[in-house]
Amino acid sequence: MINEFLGQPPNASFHGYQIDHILEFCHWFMAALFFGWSIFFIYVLIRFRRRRQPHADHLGVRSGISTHLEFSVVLIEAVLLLGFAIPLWAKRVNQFPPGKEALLVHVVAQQFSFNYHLPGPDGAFGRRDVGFVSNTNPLGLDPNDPAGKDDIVTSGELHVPVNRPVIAELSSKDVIHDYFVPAMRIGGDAIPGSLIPIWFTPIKTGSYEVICAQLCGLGHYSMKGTLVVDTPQEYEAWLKERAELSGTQNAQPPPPAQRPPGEPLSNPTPGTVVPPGAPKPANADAQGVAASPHPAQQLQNAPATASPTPGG
Ligand SMILES: [Cu+2]
Repeated sequence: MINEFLGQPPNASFHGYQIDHILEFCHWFMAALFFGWSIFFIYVLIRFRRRRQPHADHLGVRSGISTHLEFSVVLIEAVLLLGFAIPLWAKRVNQFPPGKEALLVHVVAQQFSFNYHLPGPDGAFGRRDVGFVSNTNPLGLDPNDPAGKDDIVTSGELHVPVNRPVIAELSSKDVIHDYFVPAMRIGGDAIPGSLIPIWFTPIKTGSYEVICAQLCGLGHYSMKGTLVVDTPQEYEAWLKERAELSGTQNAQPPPPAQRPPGEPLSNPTPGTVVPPGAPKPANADAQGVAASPHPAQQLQNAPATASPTPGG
């Protein structure tokens, strides 16, 4: 009930109800504490007002009620933390589903989108190297690695089958992002140089929002994506479609970066970046997109004034 009031989307994952229970209980408990302490505060203001209590009492409280009350609060908090929150989190980070049963996806974040790398029919991920990163190869897949020939690279939207555990290995190309799927009640930081796995089991088909939950730059507000939970048949159809696309394009170029308003381009090339609101050129297809500089490279050219100042 409180979760809906706070704007939490309906849960769509197997473990999510446990998170909801903890959130629900914590909020009710904090509400009870807030009202309890507020009533006590008002009582003390009236009971010990100066007119009634002209001289200070240096002995203070003589009954043990306050000690018992405070001890109960500490006890409830300890049970919440040690009995529910830590075991639930331990299960999330220690008990990963076995490799064959789960679907493994590499999530590579960049300013300002999420890329997905799937192993393709052979089940093996191709080697990735930063040296191969280009406009047409956003993840730097090694073209000489046979395991990478059938790999699927996609951006913005990921499809997963329902009722099958999904392990997402998070990493980043530039700054720290956070891959957060509110409806799945899961999220994790995507940090350059780290591989951070998270896992969840979707139990309801549908389309869910993916957001970046770390302030990662001027375009952070627009760093959103979609997680589509399919029936197994729909998922197979999507895989086939992506595989065909990967076969014709080799690697999918990233979508054109949505330039945040007010951010200047230090080295603009005419015709490569469409300004917001401008009419789309007739040939704004995959080739036109591939010709534009990579979003991450564009951002490196941004002036130093674009970086946030601490304490500002
Ligand atoms: Cu981000």
